[in-house]
Amino acid sequence: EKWPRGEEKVWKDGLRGLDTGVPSITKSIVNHVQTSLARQPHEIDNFGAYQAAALSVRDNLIINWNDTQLHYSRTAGKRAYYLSLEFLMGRALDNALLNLGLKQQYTQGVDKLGFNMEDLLAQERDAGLGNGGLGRLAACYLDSSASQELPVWGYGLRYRYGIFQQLISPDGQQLEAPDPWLENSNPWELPRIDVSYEVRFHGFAERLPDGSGRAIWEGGQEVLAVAYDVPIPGCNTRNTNNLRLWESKPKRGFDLNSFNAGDYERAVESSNSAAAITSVLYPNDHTTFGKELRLKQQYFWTAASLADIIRRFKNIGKPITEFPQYVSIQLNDTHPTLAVPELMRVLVDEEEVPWDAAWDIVTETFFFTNHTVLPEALETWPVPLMQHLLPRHMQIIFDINLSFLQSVERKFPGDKERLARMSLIEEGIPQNVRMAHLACIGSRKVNGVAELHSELVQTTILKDFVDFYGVSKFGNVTNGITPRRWLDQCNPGLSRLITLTLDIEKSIWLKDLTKLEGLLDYVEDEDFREDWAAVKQANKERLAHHMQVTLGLNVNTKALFDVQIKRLHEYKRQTLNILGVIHRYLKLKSMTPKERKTVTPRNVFFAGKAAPGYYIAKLTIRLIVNVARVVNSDPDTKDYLNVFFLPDYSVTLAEVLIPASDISQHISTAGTEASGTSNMKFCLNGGLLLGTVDGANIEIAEEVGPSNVFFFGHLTPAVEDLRYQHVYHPVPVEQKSPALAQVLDAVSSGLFGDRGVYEPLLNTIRQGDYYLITEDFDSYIEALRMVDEAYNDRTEWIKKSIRTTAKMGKFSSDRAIQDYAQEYWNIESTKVK
Ligand code: GPQ
Repeated sequence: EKWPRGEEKVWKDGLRGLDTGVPSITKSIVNHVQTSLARQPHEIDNFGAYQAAALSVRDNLIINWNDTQLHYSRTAGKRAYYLSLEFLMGRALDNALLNLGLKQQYTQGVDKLGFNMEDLLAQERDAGLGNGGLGRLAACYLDSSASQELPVWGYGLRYRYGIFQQLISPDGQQLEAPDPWLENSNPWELPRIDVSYEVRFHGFAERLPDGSGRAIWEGGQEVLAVAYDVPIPGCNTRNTNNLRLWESKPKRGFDLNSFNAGDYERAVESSNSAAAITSVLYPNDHTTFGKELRLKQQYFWTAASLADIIRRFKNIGKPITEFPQYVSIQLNDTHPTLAVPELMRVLVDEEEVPWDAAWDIVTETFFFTNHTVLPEALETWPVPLMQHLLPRHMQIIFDINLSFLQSVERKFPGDKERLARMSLIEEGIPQNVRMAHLACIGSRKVNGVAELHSELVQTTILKDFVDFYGVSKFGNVTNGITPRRWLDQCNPGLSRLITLTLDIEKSIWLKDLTKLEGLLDYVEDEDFREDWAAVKQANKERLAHHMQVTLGLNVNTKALFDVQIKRLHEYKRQTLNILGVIHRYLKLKSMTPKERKTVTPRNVFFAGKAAPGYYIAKLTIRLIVNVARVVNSDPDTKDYLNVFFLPDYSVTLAEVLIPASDISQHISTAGTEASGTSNMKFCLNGGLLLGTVDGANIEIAEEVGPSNVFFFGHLTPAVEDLRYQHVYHPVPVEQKSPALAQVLDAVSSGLFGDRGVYEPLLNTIRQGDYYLITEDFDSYIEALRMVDEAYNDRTEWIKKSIRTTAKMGKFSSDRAIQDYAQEYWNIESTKVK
């Protein structure tokens, strides 16, 4: 037989299970090839080797996971649960290896077997169970909870299809393809056929006539929720937490009555509809759009999660009134708000707790995080739909609303308008349930995700609730990011340089990110600065190589790398960026060849997905791709300006792009980006920030100092008036900004092809200009000029880069999770020995 690659003796000893001379890692990998994969070593390709390595690493995780769960059960302390419809996890293998401290050993092990670790890591598919920032935040919080040995579990859905794959047609149109991420099996999940719950939909709810407020809910359709557990390893600890994802299944294989009557289609119909619940992630963010299947997802998930949490609580043997002393539940946005009436239903109808006592338990248990103040994102559900799908919950919501409005009436007698504004029910045809109001009154604390955003929550969308409850119910927890994935994993060169320079163990600064301040001592050290610059250069080359291999593109690595990567949305203003690019192009065209030679070459990178039905966002992608086509092939400009739209943005692509950036753009209209988290990732990796005075940009500037960021644009308090002016006293673009008018004309003239196609996009600016591109354009161009100027002073730029990384300690998700754990959940770290 022919052995594939690697050392023959290592393979053979591994296969024979010999201990002699075979380190346990290679032995365990070979063992998985033979037993778990049931394959011959000579058949093993990179994917097989990845699977075997993953299963071997998983063995470590499972042992730690088991000990952790046993430890948490034995200590029986308080636990917290993070309910999120999205967990944007990305890849798991590299993360697990680094957190377990086994990267080096496994790299050597797979090397002995004739494989290369980088190639194996590249075999893994992203777990794309989220849309963007909200889902990635949840993933960072899981990493931080485990790393800080906090008893926190995540609960979500096991979507069979994650976020769609984005393809870009040659003419720049976004096409969507399904993401069947589970089709080649997933070594990072453990099916728990022993953990399942029945979840009911439809049926009839009948109040008991005894005046207790209780009801019986029967009939309808029941589906099964089956648990899949994903182990979450902490960094440099044995603590391994759990992410429990639910899959929907029919309660029985099919409907027996129809089956017996020979109606096979009818028989499988209900099983199909049960499986449909967890079939796909909705690819929209920042929108609510009232689809029944989405509401089914929300209830299915909250009901199963609560049943599981209650069962675990009951194992401790405490009375139900002590529930909030043992359980805190964080609601990630309004998506899990049905947990509020569901816990009421379980307490009142099943546990026979009196209504008021039940409400006290509920409002002690839940905490609610809001992630946007954009009106189109505030979830509402039609009352008739909810009544049909969840008749008992609709009753409960009406009952909660009645007693809530009575208490508002007592505090503000006769204020009918206030009652209408605050009601859980928005009047209209049909009526709608306001989920943010329900989440707010059902929770102990409500928080926003950055200082400015939390302020806006309190002064705009939930102002009446601040008046009613007082400010103490409202707080802020500024978002954070995990430095494990977003520095150590994605930027090993920088991580090594930092560890060497600070002269402490890596896990120490990774778990206390404020230690990075120690880098400030080296800002004036020229050798250090050159090392720092060399890491950035290598990361640019890594990105260029990636683009060469995957897209066949040549990227000039001597240029400034300017990056904007995030979901496509009008409020994020990718349009402002591409119009700025066009402005630069026109200026280059107007220069003499000699003048151009003085210009610093620039690469502008875009990536991001548009919601499939978001027409204007898709037009923006099309414009970017066509500007890229023209600019990159123009002999006058191609040495000075290149534009790239990288298709199919993902966590994994972000890990290549972020470390390579010199400057990144976070340019939302002031007051619209709740926080942003990629801004933190870029800065942590020594990229500077170009942005508006919005979200967490503001706190980043506070940390790194105003001279190390590039700010532009109007401030939040001006936005409302400016919008009003655009609607009621419009001024032509030529008067507001001649430079912008020239750019818009260039697009209209067909300079980038597709004459006429972009008019709907341009008209969003010419008329109404809700996101104030005309108002901010000139100061944006000026800010870009200042970036150019600063970049030309290489030494000073490197100093800014070092200072930026050094001051990012605040933005570790460890700090954010500590805030939640101490201020909200009241849980404590407990180490697994
Ligand atoms: N965010 Cl409401 C999303 O990614 N999707 C959403 O549907 C909503 C918010 C983001 C928000 O836009 C960012 O500013 C935040 O940094 C992020 O949530 C995490 O809080």
